[in-house]
Amino acid sequence: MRGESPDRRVLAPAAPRGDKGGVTDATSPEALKKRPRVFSGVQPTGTLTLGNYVGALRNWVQGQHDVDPIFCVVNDHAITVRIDPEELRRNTREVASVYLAVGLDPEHCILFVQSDVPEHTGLAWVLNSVTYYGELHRMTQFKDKTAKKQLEGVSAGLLNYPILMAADILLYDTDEVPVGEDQKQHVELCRDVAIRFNGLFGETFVVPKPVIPKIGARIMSLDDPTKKMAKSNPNPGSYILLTDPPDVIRKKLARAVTDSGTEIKAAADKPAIANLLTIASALSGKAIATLEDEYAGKMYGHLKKDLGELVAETLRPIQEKIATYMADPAQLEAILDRGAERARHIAGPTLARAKQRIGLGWRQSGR
Ligand code: AQP
Repeated sequence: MRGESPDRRVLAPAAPRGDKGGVTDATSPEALKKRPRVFSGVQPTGTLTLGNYVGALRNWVQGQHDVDPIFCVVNDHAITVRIDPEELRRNTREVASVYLAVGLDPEHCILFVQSDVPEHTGLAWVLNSVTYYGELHRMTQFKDKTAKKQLEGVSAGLLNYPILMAADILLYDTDEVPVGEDQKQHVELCRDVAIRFNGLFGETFVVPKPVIPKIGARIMSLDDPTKKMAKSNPNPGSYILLTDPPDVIRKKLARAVTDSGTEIKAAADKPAIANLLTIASALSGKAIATLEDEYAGKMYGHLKKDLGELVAETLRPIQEKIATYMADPAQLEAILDRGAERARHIAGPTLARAKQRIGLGWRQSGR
């Protein structure tokens, strides 16, 4: 592959989507009214992985000018597991830098940090009263994160995580929630809670729907293709971080587990190769079937080597921008402060409406 011009390689990064319609038109109040309101977020529990990028961020960026977008760094969620406060502060700034570095446009999207908008925790308490313990206890993510743990050591926050997530979404009259497959169940619970609240207390919330990407909704661990790639995995070889240097990326992919046989196919009995092909397809824009044809007769090592180059090349410009934003905290704070102000403008009336409906707004004046 070395020495070939980029467009002739089997794996080259997909061309960025062109600007659709121009920013001015796309963000005019008339245009925004017709567009679905989109809300999503990432918790700053660590540096983001390629799974977060392929399953979530990349799709947010691609669709941002077709929707009315709100993206949040959900740091209130991050304290549901034990995390060093200094690390949390740093991760919060880093996730916000990643949002900007991957191409979310702060002039168009509302970008903010969750803890700057206290309406999130305010509404979560209200929704606690219409969410059942059994529902929370059944959540796959809760079961996964508490597996093999003494329940005495598991925070109530981890159990209540989906309620806070429901509050995040419902505060903004959200129509669509773009997430990876792992978060679909939480969005479905959010829908149930909204429908229940509306039924009990009168129309209050828009009922949102999850939007799951066709390709890359569940990127798997490099050391175990039965587990999703996650930033909290204790084995660094299991994930690629968005800040991993190119040589680390190449090494991690070279060491990724493979399946028996030699054929490069996304088959049910080849989950590891299917995972590598999925990443390749998402980043190159080529269909998996096309990649299978192009790799016919080649070895697993060819795919891993090409994929190492593709991932490193895709992440290089993103990494440069992350470093630039991290080096300019004043600029980052200004963007996020403005985002929080815009977010509160929407969230405040929604929380007031919910409190009024449930009886917490008690004044006869209706204030
Ligand atoms: N492996 C994945 N494949 C596809 N999408 C993924 N997402 C996460 N992992 C994958 C999507 O990224 C968004 C943000 O997720 P999050 O960090 O807020 O929470 P998470 O789903 O719990 O992600 P992690 O990496 O697994 O974090 P930890 O390890 O801290 O729990 C979501 O849209 C998610 O679907």
